[in-house]
Amino acid sequence: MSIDSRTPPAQLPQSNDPCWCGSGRRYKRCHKGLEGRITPGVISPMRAVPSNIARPPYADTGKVTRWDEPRVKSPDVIARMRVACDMAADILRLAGEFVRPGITTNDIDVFVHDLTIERGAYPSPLNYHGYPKSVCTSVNEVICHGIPDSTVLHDGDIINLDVTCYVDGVHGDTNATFFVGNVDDENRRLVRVTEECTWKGIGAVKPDRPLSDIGKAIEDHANKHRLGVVRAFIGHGIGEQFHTDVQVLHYYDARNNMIMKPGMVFTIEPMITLGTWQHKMWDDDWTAVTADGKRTAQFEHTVLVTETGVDVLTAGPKAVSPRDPS
Ligand code: EYF
Ligand code: CO
Ligand code: CO
Repeated sequence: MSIDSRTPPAQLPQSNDPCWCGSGRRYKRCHKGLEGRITPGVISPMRAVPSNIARPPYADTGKVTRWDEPRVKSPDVIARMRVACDMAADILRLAGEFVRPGITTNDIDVFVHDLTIERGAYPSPLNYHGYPKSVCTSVNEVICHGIPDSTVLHDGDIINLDVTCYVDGVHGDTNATFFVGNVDDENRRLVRVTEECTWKGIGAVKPDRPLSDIGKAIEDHANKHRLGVVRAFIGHGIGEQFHTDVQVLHYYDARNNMIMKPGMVFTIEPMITLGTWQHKMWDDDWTAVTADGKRTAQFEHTVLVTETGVDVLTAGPKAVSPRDPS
């Protein structure tokens, strides 16, 4: 049984009284003015990964050391990435089916952690830069990197689940935003247009073109629908490392001028908002929320540049909703 710290009583406490959520803190230092917003819950201890599962270099220390990795992947690395990406897409779809009102984001972490291990993979987020959980769960105004905790999902929420698998020495990274029960039309539109933005970006992937084409396609579509594009978090190169030096902006910037070449693999993961594009960080220094508290959605795919265009490695038959560019 979990404590639902998101349902305030009809009668709110006085400023200096204990908060209604049971944290033991004064109301004015805890939930005052934040009713209806997502606030940090209780994080359970880090879960173990059995020793038979191959671990990325940061798994034991939480420290990430980068090395030079070819931007253009070998056929062998691409073949292994296809497996990791298929697995991440399958686990994301199953985790999305698990989402319902009344469960906690920690329940989702347990689900993803156990499923990833069952499939023989390591959940890439676990201990990456010290991140304490196996999946990111970002609810409503949380932009990204939400840490699974005691937060209870409510009817009408939206939640992004970000799943990355490390298997056979490579990572596959994908995310999607799901509805919790019945979601109103404004938020359904936000999620729909965000997925469209992602596919607009994917549609701009072409050899011998600059990466900035991707941001332009995404930003144009968001602008058309009067939605904001978060700037602080970007897509990234991926392969034997979770993040490599390729940077994929989700808005137009002429300086994002690296030329796409066949064999390059990177993610496209725009975060689109109902209001401002600006973000702020929680005190945990992990969780990014919209500065105005309005909702935000995100979709992510890992893509391979081909001789003629793009191959979306995380949109195979096991994926949540493979759609054509629209
Ligand atoms: C050091 C993390 C570190 N970072 C990126 C580490 O690409 C990703 N999703 O698509 C992605 C996922 C995770 C991640 C999971 C954990 N981290 C997060 C936030 C801050 C930070 O500072
Ligand atoms: Co991701
Ligand atoms: Co990513």
